[in-house]
Amino acid sequence: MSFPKGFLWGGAVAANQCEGAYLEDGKGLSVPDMLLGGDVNTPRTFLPVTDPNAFYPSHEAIDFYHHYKEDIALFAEMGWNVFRLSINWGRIFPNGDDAEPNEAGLAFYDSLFDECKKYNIEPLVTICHYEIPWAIVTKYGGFSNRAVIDLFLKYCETIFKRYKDKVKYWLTFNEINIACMGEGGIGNLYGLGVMEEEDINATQPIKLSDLKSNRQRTYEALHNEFVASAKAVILGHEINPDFMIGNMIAHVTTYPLTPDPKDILACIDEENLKNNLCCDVQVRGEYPVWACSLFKKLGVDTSFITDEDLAIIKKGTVDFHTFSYYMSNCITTHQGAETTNANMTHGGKNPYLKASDWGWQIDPDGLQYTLETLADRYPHVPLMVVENGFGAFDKVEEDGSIHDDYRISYFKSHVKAMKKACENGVPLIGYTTWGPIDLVSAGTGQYAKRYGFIYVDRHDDGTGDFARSKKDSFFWYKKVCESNGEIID
Ligand code: BGP
Repeated sequence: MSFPKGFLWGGAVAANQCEGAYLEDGKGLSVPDMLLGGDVNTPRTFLPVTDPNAFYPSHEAIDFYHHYKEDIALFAEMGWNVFRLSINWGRIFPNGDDAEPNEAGLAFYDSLFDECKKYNIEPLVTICHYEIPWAIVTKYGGFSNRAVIDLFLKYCETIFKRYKDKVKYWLTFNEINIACMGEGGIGNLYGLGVMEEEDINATQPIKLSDLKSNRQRTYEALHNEFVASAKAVILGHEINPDFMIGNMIAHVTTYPLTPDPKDILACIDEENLKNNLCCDVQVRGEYPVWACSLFKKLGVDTSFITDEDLAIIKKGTVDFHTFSYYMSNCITTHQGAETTNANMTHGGKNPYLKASDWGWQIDPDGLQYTLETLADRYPHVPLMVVENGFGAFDKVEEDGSIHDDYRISYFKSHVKAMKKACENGVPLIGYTTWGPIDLVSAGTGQYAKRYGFIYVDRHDDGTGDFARSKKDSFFWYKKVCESNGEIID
């Protein structure tokens, strides 16, 4: 069997990277609203005050807030039956701890979901995609403060009740493991809403890679997110037992660079820390056996983990496991190995793979390997690839056409890899490509790093009129979706 009947085909976006309208209809500031742009060689920077002369890409993004009807019509034209998007927490609770939710924000998503329904597109909603309200960062210290679990739960209860008949598929936290992806404050800020005091009050832009972090605080905050996620799963099932609530991790597949057994062991450690820790907790409902020694190695005191937390984590396991997959990396204990840039992940270079202009190593076989490994590790849950895509510079021809054969070739090989995994029995239920419409890059803040099947006329200097147009890949993906993955070439 190749792709099963009813397989979910679509694309994925995040509110902060597409909506814009960053203060419209009562929305409060959230973390990405404080970030300036960068590029492959220039890290994004953080500047807490909104400097009127600075260019904050999320403020207007691609103005999806005012174009969603047009965009969803284009998605429907491609034959989608699922659309992954996030609700921007700050549209619903502008300060994170407001007594009442913001009705205008709720109404916006009502209308967005109605639009999906019109075309029989199932929304898949990420509850928190790096969009922690800024006031939660400054007033509470993000998820390092247990009080934020309740704020998150109140937000979940509000949207679960409001959309209980409109949304079936939910993901709690986007790439919850980003906090484990190396040292530095970016994972803390994006994933956990945690910042050190001196950075919060910065008056000059700070490189994201230079943000300070405190490891003890990071893992306490991550644990609080595990508890928050599990509580959300329990609550969601009480509100609507038909809800399917999943986790989401950034899966960066890692290989040992050499057959040196030391590299094999190093690879296990790397995969455990970066990929397996979070999934084991959220899918299996318990910290893995090696967690104690891992925390010891990291110098993290785990006395913050209570028996009550563990019982909640056990009860609130997810209904399906989802992940982003863009690339693989290598690891070695040998000195002098070449590395690849790949912002946020910085991996070892694989001599057998080519990389994108941003250093992300293209590895479709790695996707098959990952799916088959995950199906063994978590045999009782369906899997879904909720992000996969190719960031590239696109050229608009004089007649307006965009011949993005490099993107088609990336997707072809990855769809074929998923097909093989399905044939080998992997319970894969869906696929949402990342950035089906060009949007702001999370890592670099660029528009120029384009992922879309749909081009958006918007540029890093702030010019462009937001007009949408179809790239060659649009027509290719339409055939894939309409044929349930039978027509790939
Ligand atoms: C994932 C994020 C997305 C998205 C994607 C591509 O880590 O969940 O938000 O942005 O990566 O990354 P980038 O935008 O840096 O190219």
